[in-house]
Amino acid sequence: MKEALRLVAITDNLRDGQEGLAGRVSAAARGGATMIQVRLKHATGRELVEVTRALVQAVSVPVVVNDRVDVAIAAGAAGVHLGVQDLPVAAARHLAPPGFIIGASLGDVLEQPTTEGADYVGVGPIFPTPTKSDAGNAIGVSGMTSLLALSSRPAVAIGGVTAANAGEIVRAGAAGVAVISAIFGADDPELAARELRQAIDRAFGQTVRS
Ligand code: TZP
Ligand code: MG
Repeated sequence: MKEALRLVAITDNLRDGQEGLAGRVSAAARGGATMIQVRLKHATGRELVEVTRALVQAVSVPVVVNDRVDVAIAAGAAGVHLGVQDLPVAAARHLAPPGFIIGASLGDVLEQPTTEGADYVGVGPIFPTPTKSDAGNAIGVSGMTSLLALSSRPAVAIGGVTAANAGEIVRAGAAGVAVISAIFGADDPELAARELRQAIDRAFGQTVRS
């Protein structure tokens, strides 16, 4: 599962419909995204199930759903990413089939207990980002390092991550990065994913961590 955390491409929006999004997501996967997260804050449950099913068909990498374990299970997704206001990890695990991936957000030390039982943690925002208005203050790579010390779970770093800073994040101990705008805000999402993946893989080549 850890390998799948290297480059998580998180969906942006449905501005050009399900087909448009599926095209962008497929491009990201071709470029080297190792996991897709379906995050569409304004979509209905019905739309989310439809989009998720379409993306599961479109790519061979694991697809996880943000916030909604019900949608993830119903649509045959590989997992869910839970925030502190979503179902607790143990409750989601209770509903989920064997092997289901559960990620949990870890924004500060107080949230550490809520990540108990998760397969991975999502840490951030690392850098300031305009993409999520309520993301909270950027913790920086040093803040990330402190949070990683609290958790034995593999960590995916999020928030303002680009090909220029992904290497530094991996060298500091993250299992990977999760991005929205650095891939889906690019003119060529495949190329953008490829550049990120190259930076990440290069950094793993340099790191002595397992
Ligand atoms: N959670 C913390 S920051 C963030 C989320 C969903 C947004 C990340 O978007 P970007 O464009 O990669 O900075
Ligand atoms: Mg959430």
